[in-house]
Amino acid sequence: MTEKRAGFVALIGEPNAGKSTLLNQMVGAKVSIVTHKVQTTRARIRGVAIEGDTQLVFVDTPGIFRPRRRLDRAMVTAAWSGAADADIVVLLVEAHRGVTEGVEAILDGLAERTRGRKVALAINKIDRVESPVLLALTQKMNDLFDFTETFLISAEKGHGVQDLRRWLAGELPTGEWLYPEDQIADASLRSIAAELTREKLTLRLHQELPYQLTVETEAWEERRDGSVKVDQIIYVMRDGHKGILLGHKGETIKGVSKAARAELSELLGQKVHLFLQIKVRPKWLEDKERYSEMGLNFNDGNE
Ligand SMILES: Nc1nc2c(ncn2[C@@H]2O[C@H](COP(=O)(O)OP(=O)(O)OP(=O)(O)O)[C@@H](O)[C@H]2O)c(=O)[nH]1
Ligand SMILES: [Mg+2]
Repeated sequence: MTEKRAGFVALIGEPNAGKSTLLNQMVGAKVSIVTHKVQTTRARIRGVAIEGDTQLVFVDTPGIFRPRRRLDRAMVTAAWSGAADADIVVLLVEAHRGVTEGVEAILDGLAERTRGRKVALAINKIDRVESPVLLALTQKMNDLFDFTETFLISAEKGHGVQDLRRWLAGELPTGEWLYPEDQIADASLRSIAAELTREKLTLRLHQELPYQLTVETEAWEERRDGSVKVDQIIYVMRDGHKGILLGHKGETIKGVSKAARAELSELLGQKVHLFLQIKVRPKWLEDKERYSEMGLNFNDGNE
C-alpha cells in the first residue's frame, strides 16, 4: 500500500502572472476569479487537487507589487505569508515579460521567506513566445535563484500543468489528507459569490474603479422552491462612481448582475435571484470590517 501525502503549495508572482488561472486549472473548477487586469486577487484562496495518493492544497495569493494603499499593503503581506506557510512555493513569471523589476524584487524577498523549503519556477504563458526565449529565460532565472525545478507551462491552455502537479505531489510530505476527498475549495459560498460579482465588475469597469470598490454578500436565503436569493452590497468611494456603476439606464449594473447570476447559478446548480445594492462609503478602504470580509488582516496594511 502506498502512503498518503498532503501539503500546501503556494502560488506567488507579480500581478497578472496567471496564478489564479493555474489554481483553477489544478483544481479543475473556477475557485478563484480571473481577469486580464492586475491585482484581481485580494486574499489567499485555497483550492484542493488530488494526484494519486496525494492531496495538494494550492494557495492562490494576491500578486506581489510595490504597495501604496492600506489595501495594497494588506494584500502583499497576505501573499508573502502564503509563501511562508507553504510546504512548497511555485513562483510564476510571464514568459513574454521575462525578468522584470517586479520579478527581481520578489526574488530578493524569496530566499529569506522560504528558507529551507523548495521553490519551483513556473514560466507561464509559453503560448505567447518562441522556444529560444524560454531557454534564455530559464537560464537567466536559474542564475538569479536556486530553484529546485523549472516548469514551462501555459496555465490557460493547460500545457505542462499535469507535469507540474505530478512533481509537486511527489514532493509533499507524507501525512493524512487535510480536507475531505470531495472538497475542492475552502471558501464560503457567500465569499465566492461576492468574488464572482467583483470579477464581472472588474471586467466591465475601467481605470481605477475596480480598485476602489469591494463586494460583500449580505444575505443568503434558500427558498422552498429550490432557488436561492442572494443580496450583495457593492461599496464604492464616490457618488460619481455609483453613477458609472449604474450606467446609462442602469445597463452596466444589469449586465454585471446578469453575468454574475448566470455563473453563480451554474456553480450551485440552482436558480439564483441576485440583488445588487450600491453604497457610497468614501472611507471603506479604512474600514476594518471590510478587510475581514475580504479575508485580509486590517493591521497588515499598517505602514
Ligand atoms: N496567453 C496566456 N494568457 C494567460 C495564461 N495564463 C493566464 N493568462 C491570462 O493572464 C491574465 C491574468 O490571469 P490571472 O490568473 O488573473 O493572474 P493572477 O496572477 O491571478 O493575477 P492577480 O490576481 O492580479 O495577481 C488573464 O487574462 C488570463 O487569462 C497563459 O498561459 N497564456
Ligand atoms: Mg489572481
